Amino acid sequence: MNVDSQHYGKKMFFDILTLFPAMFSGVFSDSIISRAIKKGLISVDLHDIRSYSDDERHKTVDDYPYGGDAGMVLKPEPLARAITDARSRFCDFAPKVIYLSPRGEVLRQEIIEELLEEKALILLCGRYKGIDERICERYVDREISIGDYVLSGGEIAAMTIIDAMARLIPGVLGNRESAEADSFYRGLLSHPEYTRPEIFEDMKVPDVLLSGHHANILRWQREKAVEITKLRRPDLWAKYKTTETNNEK
Ligand code: 4GX
Repeated sequence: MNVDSQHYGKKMFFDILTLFPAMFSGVFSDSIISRAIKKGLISVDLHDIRSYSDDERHKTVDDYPYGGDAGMVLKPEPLARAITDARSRFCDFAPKVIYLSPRGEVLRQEIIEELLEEKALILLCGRYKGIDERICERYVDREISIGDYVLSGGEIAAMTIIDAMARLIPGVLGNRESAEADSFYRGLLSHPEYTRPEIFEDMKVPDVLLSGHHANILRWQREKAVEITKLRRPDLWAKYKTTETNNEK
């Protein structure tokens, strides 16, 4: 998939539904995401789920679970209204709704690339024991987990997705951070990197990197990438070996 041609001259829209919109201010006012927003390459809109509650007085958005377990569940009506409102911003198409949850498919770079084909995404961040299942059934298009551990809410998972996507949008990264050479693009982990000084404590930079011999350097980097991938991520190595297109690079 060619991210460049797809996103050329386009803007990607993210609508985030959360009970904690303030959690996003640091991430979006700093870092590459703010730069992407300033450049008009992405647009991020926060929707406070609490503002869609039924009662003006207590702004209730959660309730006890049927079945009598401990903890709270996000009520369906405020979520349905928040999703409908976020969708109404787009008149000519219906953006996909993504629910961040440990129950979802585990995030991989390929999923990030798939999501880049969308013009807009609605990211639903749950809290407590999660959301009423009927919202998943009727309103959610895709459930994604960022990993097999339990967060206190979907917010950090939503930030993770936006960050990983933003850096692949052409024009977002500067010279200091090129996406091309990153791990996973070649299906291998990255080779070790060194910078000055040539000797740090008693450790020397490998001679080949100082040799100026470009072909040898490339060969060394490839060998190291293979070695590290085999050792640390046998799963990635197995996949790499069966992916023909990688073997030319
Ligand atoms: N990758 N969380 C969702 C609420 C919840 C609880 C149970 C469904 C079932 C997470 C993750 C994650 C914490 C977000 C629990 N939803 N999100 N939340 N791992 O741990 O994305």
